Amino acid sequence: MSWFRKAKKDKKIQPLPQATVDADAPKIPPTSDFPHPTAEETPAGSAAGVNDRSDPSRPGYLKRLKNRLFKTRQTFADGFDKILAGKKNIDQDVLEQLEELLVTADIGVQTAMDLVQRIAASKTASVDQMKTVLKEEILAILKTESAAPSPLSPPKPQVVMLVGVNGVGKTTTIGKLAAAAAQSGQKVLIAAADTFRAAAVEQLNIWAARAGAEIVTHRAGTDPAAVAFDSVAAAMARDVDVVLIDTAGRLHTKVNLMEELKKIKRSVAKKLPGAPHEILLILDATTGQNALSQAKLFDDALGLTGIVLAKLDGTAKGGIVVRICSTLKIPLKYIGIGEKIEDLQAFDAEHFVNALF
Ligand SMILES: Nc1nc2c(ncn2[C@@H]2O[C@H](COP(=O)(O)OP(=O)(O)OP(=O)(O)O)[C@@H](O)[C@H]2O)c(=O)[nH]1
Ligand SMILES: [Mg+2]
Repeated sequence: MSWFRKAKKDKKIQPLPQATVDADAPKIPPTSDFPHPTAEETPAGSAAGVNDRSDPSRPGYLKRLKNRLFKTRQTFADGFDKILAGKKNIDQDVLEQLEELLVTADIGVQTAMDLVQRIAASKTASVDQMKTVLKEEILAILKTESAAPSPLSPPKPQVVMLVGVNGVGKTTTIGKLAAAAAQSGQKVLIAAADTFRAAAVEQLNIWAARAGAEIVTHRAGTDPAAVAFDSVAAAMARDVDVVLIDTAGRLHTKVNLMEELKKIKRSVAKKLPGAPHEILLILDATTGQNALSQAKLFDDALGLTGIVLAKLDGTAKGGIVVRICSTLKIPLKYIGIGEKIEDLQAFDAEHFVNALF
């Protein structure tokens, strides 16, 4: 998806406003915590290096991904050391332990079995060859569900709705996406359609200010569909490029939430036929199997166009990416690799495989 990757890199992140934060408000990393990019991470000519990092073609992308996948890389490194200690050739024992390692990394039992079978069939003899074949096979799985190409002339405004259960990272992802889009020269408007908690709006206000995005908020308790409708109307009137709709995330087992999200979707379409153009489901990489069942429920209710996998930095089981791509027919579009505004990357299968081991 290239709607935020237009080249214009002259904007800087807005300073944090003097907002009064509700005592209940979720903790947001302060701007001063933003790490200063190293020369290698920041491409020449980049002002702040924020948007650049989300784009897989930029220098520094892989290095950053490798750093943030530290826990998963450790799983593989330790696993390989254990399996291959004192071994020169690939035997049955190695294959069995490899399968166990892949399952430990959350790649999924069936996929782990398939991968090991393919390695056995490839008659791989050396350890190095085994790793190469494994990478090729994983890449083949990841590439089967690559993101659909962006339309040549994207609709304006492009309306993107973000959904997901409690605490998965929806609001944080909105902040990151808004920053990336604003950095690439697009006019962004955020719709605060999580009206259940006053703190949610406050949290979003801070992210919007940081990202340099406009925001439409209503009083707590207002109908979220009305906020979404008004936001799209405002975006149309103000020549906005991208509208990002934040939504509430109460438990997916409550029918109400799905009904409410469907209503938001309908109200947006009423104002702008064809919208929302994207419905992104945010999943928490640390939740394993649960994430997959959430995806099925949300997809059945809303028809998802993509997945954002947040908190990949917080898990040693980053193989969940392979599981998502092999089981779901929904493209994985972005990965969250930290809590800060620049910690979002457009998912790239090749870089991901190279970052694994
Ligand atoms: N380590 C890490 N933490 C993340 C990432 N994305 C979000 N978080 C953290 O996850 C917590 C929840 O994030 P939110 O963005 O508030 O989640 P939400 O889905 O909007 O939550 P609700 O609105 O309560 O449903 C916060 O502490 C974030 O800083 C990520 O990629 N990595
Ligand atoms: Mg939220």
